[in-house]
Amino acid sequence: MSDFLKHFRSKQLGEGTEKVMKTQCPYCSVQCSMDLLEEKIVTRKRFKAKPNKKDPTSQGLMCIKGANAHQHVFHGERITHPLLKIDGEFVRIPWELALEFIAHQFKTLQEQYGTDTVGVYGGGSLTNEESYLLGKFARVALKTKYIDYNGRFCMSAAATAMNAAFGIDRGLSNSLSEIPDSKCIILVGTNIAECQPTILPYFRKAKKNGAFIIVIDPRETATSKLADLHLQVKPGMDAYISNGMLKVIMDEGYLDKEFIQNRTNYFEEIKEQIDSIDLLETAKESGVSVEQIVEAARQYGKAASGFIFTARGVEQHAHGYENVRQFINLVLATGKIGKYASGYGAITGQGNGQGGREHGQKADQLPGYRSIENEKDRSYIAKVWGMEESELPRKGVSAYEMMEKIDAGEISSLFVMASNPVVSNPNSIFVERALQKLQFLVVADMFVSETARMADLILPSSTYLENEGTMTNLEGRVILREAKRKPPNEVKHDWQILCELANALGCDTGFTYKSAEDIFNELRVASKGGRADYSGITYNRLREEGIFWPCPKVSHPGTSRLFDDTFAHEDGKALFYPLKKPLLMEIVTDKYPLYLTTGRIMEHYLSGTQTRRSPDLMKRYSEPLLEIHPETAAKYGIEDNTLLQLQSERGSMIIRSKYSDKIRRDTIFAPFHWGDSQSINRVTDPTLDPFCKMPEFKVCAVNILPLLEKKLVHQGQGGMAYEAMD
Ligand SMILES: Nc1nc2c(c(=O)[nH]1)N[C@H]1C(S)=C(S)[C@@H](COP(=O)(O)OP(=O)(O)OC[C@H]3O[C@@H](n4cnc5c(=O)[nH]c(N)nc54)[C@H](O)[C@@H]3O)O[C@H]1N2
Ligand SMILES: Nc1nc2c(c(=O)[nH]1)N[C@H]1C(S)=C(S)[C@@H](COP(=O)(O)OP(=O)(O)OC[C@H]3O[C@@H](n4cnc5c(=O)[nH]c(N)nc54)[C@H](O)[C@@H]3O)O[C@H]1N2
Ligand code: SF4
Ligand SMILES: [Mo]
Repeated sequence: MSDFLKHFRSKQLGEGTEKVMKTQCPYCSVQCSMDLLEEKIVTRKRFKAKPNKKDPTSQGLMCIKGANAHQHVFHGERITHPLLKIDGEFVRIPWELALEFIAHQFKTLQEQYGTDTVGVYGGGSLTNEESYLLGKFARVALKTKYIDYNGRFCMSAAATAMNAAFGIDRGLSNSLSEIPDSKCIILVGTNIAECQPTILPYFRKAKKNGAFIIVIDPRETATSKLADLHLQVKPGMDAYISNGMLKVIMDEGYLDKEFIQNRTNYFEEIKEQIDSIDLLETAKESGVSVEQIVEAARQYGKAASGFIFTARGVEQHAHGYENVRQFINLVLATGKIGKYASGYGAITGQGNGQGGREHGQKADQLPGYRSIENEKDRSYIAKVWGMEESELPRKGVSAYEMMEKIDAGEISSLFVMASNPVVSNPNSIFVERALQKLQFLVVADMFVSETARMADLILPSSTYLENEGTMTNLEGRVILREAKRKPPNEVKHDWQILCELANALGCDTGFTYKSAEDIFNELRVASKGGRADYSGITYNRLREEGIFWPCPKVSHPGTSRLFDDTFAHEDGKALFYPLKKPLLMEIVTDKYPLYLTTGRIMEHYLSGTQTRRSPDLMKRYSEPLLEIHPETAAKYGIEDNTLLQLQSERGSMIIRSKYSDKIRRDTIFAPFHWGDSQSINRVTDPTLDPFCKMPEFKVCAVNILPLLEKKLVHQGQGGMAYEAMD
């Protein structure tokens, strides 16, 4: 073909109209950056994502979720107009009407029942600017104390533990780049290979450099393949392992006495407890052998450097806070923190799981990790917000406790932004019933999620490709995500929605921002002097590169490693914690003879609203699968690849069996990315940790039954729903 013809043909096909959008994945805490290429072929658009080789965190990698993230952006089910439920049907309405209606409803209900009867429920996908603004919106525009967010189910145990032990909560004490030089790495309840896959190479490199890797998980996973030692713990029993290890570390002389003396408090107080630990008991209760506990302790104890990383496997328990403290005891006893290639990390989950927990979405928190119950903090923020300290509400309650208050009629209306609580809360049958009691429910989302479906009004919000803002990744590195696409139709950004609603509620000042950067500049002031100090970070600096907080001055380079000289408590010391024996909230019985644990698979993200709308991800994994050991399955007459009913004290759900000899025989595992009858949270236990209010997501007692006959009930989003027949 001649050049002329080629040119003519490609013009005819619309080729050559390629657009490159520099963006970053909306899903997990790595926040991999990428180029999204848009090609136009005749009238069709084709997209291809290419990872950014210069990304300092992902180092040029991206997983299948990132590669397909754009599919939900262009999905036909995107909400593009405000929707009001009239006679049970959603009807498009203009924004003016939506805002007026919401303001009227909230005000009327507040007048009738009290100011604090409105609740606000946020999420860790919101940008820093929006997390900050949501906190301000609740306290200033709605004047309510009831605000909390989905991070309560995610990072709360680790956050509370890090604050108590170190005086500050930043997911990782060191940057990922130090991992390859570490000599012993312990991964407790973290499945990095499926949940933050692009950081796996840091661990592979460490192994290549001679590191000894220990994984503690009831299942063999893609992550445990990397392990030199895999401790297949009984769900919920991790603290027995850490305590057994501490005993061996002390008895065999691996304590770092100088570090303990100079940099910690309360070791003397727990010494007797350590002495009295019975290794046989720790082995029996945790389900691993004494030899394995001793080996783990020796490897970590003698290593010149080491990391302990925890994640939801050990944190999402009704004793999650204490679990984390026990592992931090090990870090402190061996002095493996505050130096190169040694530290502690709680692997953050959501895209902005880190920043989202710093700037005021939490019930007891003000921006910059300030406390809503501390008088100095209150006065500082009241000044930034132009109000009297006495006008600022006090602390509210945690996410699940808000559901209980809704059930009890103490909260009568709710505003949900960036969460799908009906799928992600424990004991979700109760939660759904509670939400039905609300007099007014507003949900801001991109789709009609299982929660949005219950709303009186849904507000359409923009996606990661359309919305500018900063996100703070799992390392504590603040990064700027620029907008690359105009939101479709009448879609607005979350921050715009909050500003317009605040105006409709009568706030003339305080919500007049013209851009995300405007909000960021106020956040900088609000966080100044707080533990998460962003005051030295500017959009201009972020356009060059990401910056680790704390960053107190524009001339400050940011802080990639914490605790080199001091911890964040007033006396500069870190704290040991008394040894605890974990207790299970539910013990197996004849009626409920198996332990259920829940978590994630590579292909889907959280409540699945976005990834179930990605055809390529659905092709790979379309429905929830229950991992069950073939011997266990045989006992209950469950064949491979068949539907079964899973029951607990709270309810039941339907799931397909998947034989796996990689899981303990007393335990089964299910992912939580599906809704309705396929939602595992219909059965999970809502017992809350008294310290951080994390629910017991990771252990409950269940029964399984084969579905003798199955009947198709309805065709729900992303899969079938079946009903058990007697
Ligand atoms: N593909 C994918 N990636 C994600 C997400 C997603 O939904 N999908 N979500 C993101 C978010 S928000 C989060 S919080 C993170 C979560 O990341 P992770 O915490 O790594 O994920 P989980 O699968 O919940 O749990 C990790 C492991 O804990 C194990 N486990 C279960 N019970 C116990 C126990 O009692 N003790 C121990 N030691 N281990 C146990 C499970 O077998 C599982 O392998 O992932 C983030 N990345
Ligand atoms: N059984 C069990 N349950 C669990 C867990 C578990 O391990 N086991 N893990 C828990 C954890 S760690 C987490 S983090 C929670 C998460 O649980 P959810 O909060 O329910 O998580 P998402 O699915 O991210 O919900 C986000 C909703 O907001 C929408 N959305 C996404 N981005 C935006 C945005 O920028 N703006 C707006 N307005 N909407 C947006 C999505 O479409 C989706 O409907 O689940 C918890 N639940
Ligand atoms: S899901 Fe996480 S690891 Fe995968 S591309 Fe997105 S940010 Fe990266
Ligand atoms: Mo999470």
